[in-house]
Amino acid sequence: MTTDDLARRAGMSYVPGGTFAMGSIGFYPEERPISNVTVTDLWVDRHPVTNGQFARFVAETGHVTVPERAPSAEDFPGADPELLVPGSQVFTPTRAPVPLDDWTRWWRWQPGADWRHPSGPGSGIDDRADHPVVHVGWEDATAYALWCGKRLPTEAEWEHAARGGLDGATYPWGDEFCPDGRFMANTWVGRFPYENLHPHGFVGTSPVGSFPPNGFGLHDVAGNVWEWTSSLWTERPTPPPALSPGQASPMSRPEGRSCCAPQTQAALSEEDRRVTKGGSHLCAPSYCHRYRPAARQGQGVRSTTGHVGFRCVAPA
Ligand SMILES: [Cu+2]
Repeated sequence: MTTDDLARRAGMSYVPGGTFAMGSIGFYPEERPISNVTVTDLWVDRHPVTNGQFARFVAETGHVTVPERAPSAEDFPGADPELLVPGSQVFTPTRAPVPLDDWTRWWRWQPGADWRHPSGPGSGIDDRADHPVVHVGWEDATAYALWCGKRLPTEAEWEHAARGGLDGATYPWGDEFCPDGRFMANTWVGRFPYENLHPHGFVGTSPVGSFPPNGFGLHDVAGNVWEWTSSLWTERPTPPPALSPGQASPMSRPEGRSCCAPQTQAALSEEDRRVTKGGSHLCAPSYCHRYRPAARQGQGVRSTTGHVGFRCVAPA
């Protein structure tokens, strides 16, 4: 193993590959059916990439994230030009119950919101160096991974790692949400989106590693922030083609493009969606019971919010 390899694997856990039961039939249709999927051995970041880590990447590369760039009028024909400014989606709790089928009640487009200003102008990350970076698009996550010699996990790799060896369990730690009364993840406790009881002590994101790791030593695989994967969104999980050991995911390396150019993925369009996994601090059983390894959502590659981040993997 070279010095580079050792440096790269600092902060990562070795996750032995194997065949596991991917998916779930107990919750949402997009998680069905359960199928046996095989993944290779892998190194996996022990926690989501933090603001502190992302800051080093930006300082070294000058990377400009998706929310820091104005959306192009070409991509949003007919849009009010005043809305075509840099910004991102920010969550605001409501004061009272609202219909849960209308997410615009609690998400707002906030000009000036980005990873350094998670709630918009005037907010900052000085006291959040160890929180997961948020307001990053899929291109930003991919660029970061390339920069540090890693890649994003596929959906199957992510789910296998998050299960921590507990095949078929509902949560990364077992089947009981609060074993012995202990909160195991940063999720929304209370009636969403107006009553945030935060019995675990956190409103919004939490410092990585605030909750116990799973069986593979991985923290925050449930709750805190959703995490980007390299997998294209499909309504149902399709087992990815088996990768030979050491082979990078086909999606992780946009050919001939530097990791730091503002447009790392010229071929991407606004409509493209990738799978995100793990649920977030905004997931509540009454609304979104997705702080589980099998849970999945399709996120627009440039649809950034304050509850989506990522972690990286490297071949074993
Ligand atoms: Cu959710």
